[in-house]
Amino acid sequence: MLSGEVYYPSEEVIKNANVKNWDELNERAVKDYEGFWEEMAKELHWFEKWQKVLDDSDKPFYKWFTGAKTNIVYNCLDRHVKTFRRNKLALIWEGEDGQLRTMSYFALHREVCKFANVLKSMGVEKGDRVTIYMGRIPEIVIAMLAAARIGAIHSVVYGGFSVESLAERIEDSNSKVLITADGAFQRGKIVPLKQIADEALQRCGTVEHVLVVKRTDQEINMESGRDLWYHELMNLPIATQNCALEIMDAEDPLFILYTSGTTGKPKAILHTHGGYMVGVYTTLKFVFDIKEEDRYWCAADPGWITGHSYIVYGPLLNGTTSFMYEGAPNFPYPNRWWQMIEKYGINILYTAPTAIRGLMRFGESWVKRHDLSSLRLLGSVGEPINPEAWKWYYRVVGNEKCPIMDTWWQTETGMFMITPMPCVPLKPGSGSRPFPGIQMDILDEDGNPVKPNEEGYLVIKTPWPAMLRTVYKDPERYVNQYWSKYPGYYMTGDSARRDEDGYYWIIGRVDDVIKVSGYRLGTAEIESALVSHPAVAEAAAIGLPHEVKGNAIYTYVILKNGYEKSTALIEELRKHVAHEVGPIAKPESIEFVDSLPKTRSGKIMRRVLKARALGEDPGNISTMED
Ligand code: 6R9
Repeated sequence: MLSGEVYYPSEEVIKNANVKNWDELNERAVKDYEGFWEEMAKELHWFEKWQKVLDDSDKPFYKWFTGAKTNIVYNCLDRHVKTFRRNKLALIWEGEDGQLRTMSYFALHREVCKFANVLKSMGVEKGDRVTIYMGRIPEIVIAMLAAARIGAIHSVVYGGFSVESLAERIEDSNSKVLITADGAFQRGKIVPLKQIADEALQRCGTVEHVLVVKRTDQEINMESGRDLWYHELMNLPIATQNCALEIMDAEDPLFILYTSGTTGKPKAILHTHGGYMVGVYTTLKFVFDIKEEDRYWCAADPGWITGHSYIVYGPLLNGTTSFMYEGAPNFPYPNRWWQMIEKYGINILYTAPTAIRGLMRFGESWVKRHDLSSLRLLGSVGEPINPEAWKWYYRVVGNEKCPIMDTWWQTETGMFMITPMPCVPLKPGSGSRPFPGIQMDILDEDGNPVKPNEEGYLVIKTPWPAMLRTVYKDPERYVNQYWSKYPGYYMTGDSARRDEDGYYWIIGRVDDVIKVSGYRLGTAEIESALVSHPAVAEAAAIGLPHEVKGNAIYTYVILKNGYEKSTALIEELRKHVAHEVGPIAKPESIEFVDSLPKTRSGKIMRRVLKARALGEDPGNISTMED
């Protein structure tokens, strides 16, 4: 018997699940970890087999499936068009304006090949970086797969980021090509993507060509010689639907994705073709229990890791039908999501606690006016889900028959790490246990495992196939950031507890990362945006609990001499952050202060600011300067 509040799966759920007995699978994976992953890898296509499943001769630079040849795109598309799946829908897309587009595996394969040829004609070659900056439209999927098909490395920048964030990421990745759109529809308004891109390109000089998808159709600037329309390129004779696929080494890079960490600039997390493919394929199949006839909807954005792994690669590797929606959940009314679930007969819904809490506020009558009986599985990701939201999701959306897969993982892990499966008993607020075979632990400051229910640092003790390989161009940072606090163990940056049943309960980040509405931001990015304003001398950002967003950004600003404190200036600074980093980073509040708590070495003590804001004891402040 498990302790606490437990939701047991019905016999029906267990009977139909891809994995019926978690303990058996776990035992198998623990006993022969490499054999387990090898067996999974064999379900996919390889042009040449591996010599070794796991090569740990150069820790922590682990390698998986060494010597093997593949290309993840072959397994996402080419493999399926040779079977009955050629006519199966790969993608169903609804625009915020109600526009509907569908694409079979055959059609997606064709569009990807055509665009891959376009990229080639721009001189894009294996190993080159291509930046993609778009809203949630099918072309973002096409662009990612086209780049990967020819061996280029995609770097997707979330469409909610703004000028400085985009410029910094283009520059750091040294991209020659930027793929964007004229705009994106969001809550009835247009996000002027091309205009933001134009401004970003004035700050960085690497891009030779900008390929622009027409979506919102407003007037935009097209710089002759540099900017080209996607639809025109796709109509050129060079855009044929035959495009040889680049045969990749399992360890060749597939993409980089920038994410925030402790201090300094965002870092580019690097993932590869082979191990990443095996990891996301397997985890999606087992956890979201993918069946041939499913219609699966991951409501995240392709610009974040959740979108990379579980909108683009995971579903396509499994040959499933994915649904994608462009806009806001409550546009034009708070029933939009439920309406689409009914309309398209969605079976699996995977979203973030912040979205659930946001929709919960409108009341259950918006949900209840729709028939959601097609749903059989729900999912949650991005931050801890509070039991109240979990129960609402379970009762109102899932009608008490859909298990909730609360999946804990990171940009760096590439795939689910702590997660239930449909056959696993659930405790609201816990992601249950690590994925079969994966060993994790919770340690105190000195590296000793803590007792049950005590808080400590969450670490991963076994390498896993979809693990990041390095921080792009900065292997030292990879080692320092993730592998040096407890040598041999991967440091997640999260704190957690484990109960007497071995269930993990994530508490939150212990570093300078703030999860706002599930989006990952760094205090440093927000602070440097503030300091780039002429009025600001110094700034500090912290995250404080927020009912819907999980965390909200609070900032403290020291003004330069000659600037007056005013509410107008506060508004101006908030807008400035939104313009530089993106609307998601807009501070909830800005407080003008005369000084900031600092260590004697000059580091801002955010923990002290946080304690003060929450009215808590700041703890040890012996390192604070006078
Ligand atoms: C996938 C993703 C990673 C951080 C992670 C943790 C938080 C993600 C969670 C969760 C509790 C879950 N996090 N999933 N916390 N329960 N199910 O979100 O990646 O953007 O890199 O963020 O998100 O704090 O360390 P990423």
